[in-house]
Amino acid sequence: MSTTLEAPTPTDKPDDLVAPPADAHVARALVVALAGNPNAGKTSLFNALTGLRQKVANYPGVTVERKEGAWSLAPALPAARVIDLPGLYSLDANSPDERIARDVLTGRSAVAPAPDVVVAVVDATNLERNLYLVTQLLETGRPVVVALTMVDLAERERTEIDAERLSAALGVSVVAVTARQHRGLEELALAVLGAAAKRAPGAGWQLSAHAEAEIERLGAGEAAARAEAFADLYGDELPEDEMRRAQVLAARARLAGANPVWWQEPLAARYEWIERVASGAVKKSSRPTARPRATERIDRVVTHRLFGPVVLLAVMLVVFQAIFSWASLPMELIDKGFGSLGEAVRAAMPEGLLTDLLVNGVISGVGGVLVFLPQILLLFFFIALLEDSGYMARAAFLLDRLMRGVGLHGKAFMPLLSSFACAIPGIMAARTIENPKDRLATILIAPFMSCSARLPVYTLMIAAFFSEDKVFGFVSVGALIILSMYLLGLSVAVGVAWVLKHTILKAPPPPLVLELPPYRVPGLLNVAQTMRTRAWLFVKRAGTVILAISILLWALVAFPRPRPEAVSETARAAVEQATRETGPESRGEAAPGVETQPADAAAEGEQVRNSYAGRLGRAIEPAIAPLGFDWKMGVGLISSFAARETLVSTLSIVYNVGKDAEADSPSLVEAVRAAKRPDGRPAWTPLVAVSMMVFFVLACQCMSTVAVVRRETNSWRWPLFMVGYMLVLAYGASFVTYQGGRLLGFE
Ligand SMILES: Nc1nc2c(ncn2[C@@H]2O[C@H](COP(=O)(O)OP(=O)(O)OP(=O)(O)O)[C@@H](O)[C@H]2O)c(=O)[nH]1
Ligand SMILES: [Mg+2]
Repeated sequence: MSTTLEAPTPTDKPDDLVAPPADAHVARALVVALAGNPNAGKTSLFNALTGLRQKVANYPGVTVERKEGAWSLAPALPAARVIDLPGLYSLDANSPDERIARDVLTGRSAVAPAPDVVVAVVDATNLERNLYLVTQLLETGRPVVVALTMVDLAERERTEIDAERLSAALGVSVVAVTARQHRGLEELALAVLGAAAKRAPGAGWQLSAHAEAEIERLGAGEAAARAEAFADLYGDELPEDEMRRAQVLAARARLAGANPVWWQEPLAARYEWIERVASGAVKKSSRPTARPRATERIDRVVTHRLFGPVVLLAVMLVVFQAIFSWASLPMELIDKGFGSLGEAVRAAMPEGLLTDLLVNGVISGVGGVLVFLPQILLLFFFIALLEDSGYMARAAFLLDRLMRGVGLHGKAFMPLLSSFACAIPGIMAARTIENPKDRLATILIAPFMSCSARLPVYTLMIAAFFSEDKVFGFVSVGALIILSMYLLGLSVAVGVAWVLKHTILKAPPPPLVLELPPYRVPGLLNVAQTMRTRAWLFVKRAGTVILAISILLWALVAFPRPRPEAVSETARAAVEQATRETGPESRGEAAPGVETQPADAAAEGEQVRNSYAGRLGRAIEPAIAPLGFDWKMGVGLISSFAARETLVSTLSIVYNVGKDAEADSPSLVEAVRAAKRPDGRPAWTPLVAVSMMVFFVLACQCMSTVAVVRRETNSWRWPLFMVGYMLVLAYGASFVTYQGGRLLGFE
């Protein structure tokens, strides 16, 4: 399992820059690890301590990597290195994400330093369950400080936790924190500094006299050997040494004589102790609790066998509808902005290759993708809202039944739901699944979930052919089509999972482990941060990958240059004049021979056709013609295998959007509508658009996804398999869509 530290931390200051204080532990940057149950609020605390923006959401299993940041404990001291970890219920954990946490906490990680202090993050609304891990942490002997989170929620449930009594019972400091309001953070820093040199006291639970006697005997009465004796006696594996093994077996036999379920003793003893500790520290008011009732009441509807799916569909529909209607105005503005920018650049610079590159390659390529920023922002606004409120976990619960029906792991759903944002975090989230085969099956179907990069493609197709119509007066056909595309991806994923789980990835059906967190009011800051992070990623992608591909494509379209005699400059100028007079409709890609066709556009079309990109597109045209695609779409398809959005920028370039100096230079939507085939028929029809969308739902067109699957599976075999089978499916489905549609007379 490879894990990466996010970025070099600024905390690694050389020790000699710091005045040496008396305490050696404090002289260098302390390493502080955040440990706790899933969904306890570790990452929220981490973000508050470090000012970083790691993902926070209301379901277990959000963090699957180790992340590090700097936490300034006190002004005179070097900042501590705080490590945020995946959640775990106990140190005996076994899924890949839990192993990452366990290895760091026990100091066994090959890549992370052993923590000087462990901050045990404890959810106050779930004290007893959270304390189980705390007992194990106390037993590691490492300094421990308890951070109580969700105290605001506990209070609303009329539960009050007496931090002092809890601290006295556990033998370590207990600090209540509220990450969102930055409350308790200074006290936590003081407690960490105070704990740094102190070994944890261990936990106070005790076994029966019988068991204690056996441990004493195996450990020969030495304190240090006690842990080893305990591990030998209760561990899954017997010691290698024969004599020792015989001793252990004999001890177990004696114990079994006294208590047939002797091996349950440590667990029972732990829980007994935990109960005692918790009941001493919790003051519960007798008044009925308000919030869980609400959670229960909402859940009765949204997890209902019948109403649940209806609510889920309605929620999705509302989201897409909103994405559509709210985004259109800002999108138009951005589109106009890039249009004017292109014109301004064209007007200011002399005509030539460089201007053409800037206007036609860079501005229309990158602009063509950036136009979709408002939609991406809205999509993530809703995703963040649904995740942080806890509804996403319910969606997972509903779909879980379906997934388990086909043999997928109950935990597969969170990874699949995150893949609706982007397959990359989704595939990484599959780390929460213990069984390697279940995990692999989840990874292999994650890219079927419609990610945000597909949105521009869907939107372009819908804007060009469907957007005007409404069903029932308010639901736009566009939103319905997008919903169908999402459902198509989901259904194919379920089908493929069934096949995988019954063939190459057979494994016994796993138990259900899905925890429904209580509903919480979403943190608006969280939502805003998710939107900001995602918007930034999108813009960064437009400025790097998309920019590079746009320039490459521009070059492939612009070269080889036509020989000068083919289009003389004077003729060109004359035709340009004519174009201006006849208006933008006459511009475009129509075939030679169409009457209104200016000679220049014909030459232009000829040039694109003979360019490297054109040759490439024409080379694959016979293969994609049965899907309804012509060679220009073929160029778009080829480039979209690097990143899906490039279909949009490629079409902008191939269709020469922004080529004209006209003030009303047509947008991509109009260019798509106007594109013609050699015989004069429109290149795109609603059927072609649907066929294209279906292809984009099913094909694995994303270099980053391939790279991440390579990293997560540690081989090239699975990513290549994934790209291959998805391509076959995409081709087949598009073929059926297009040919079937034609048979039904939709062409
Ligand atoms: N009301 C309230 N909500 C909180 C508090 N701390 C965290 N949350 C919310 O609890 C949820 C879980 O928070 P995270 O920080 O993602 O939890 P985590 O422990 O990192 O979870 P995993 O990474 O899945 O193990 C989010 O919805 C947070 O907004 C708190 O003190 N009060
Ligand atoms: Mg987390």
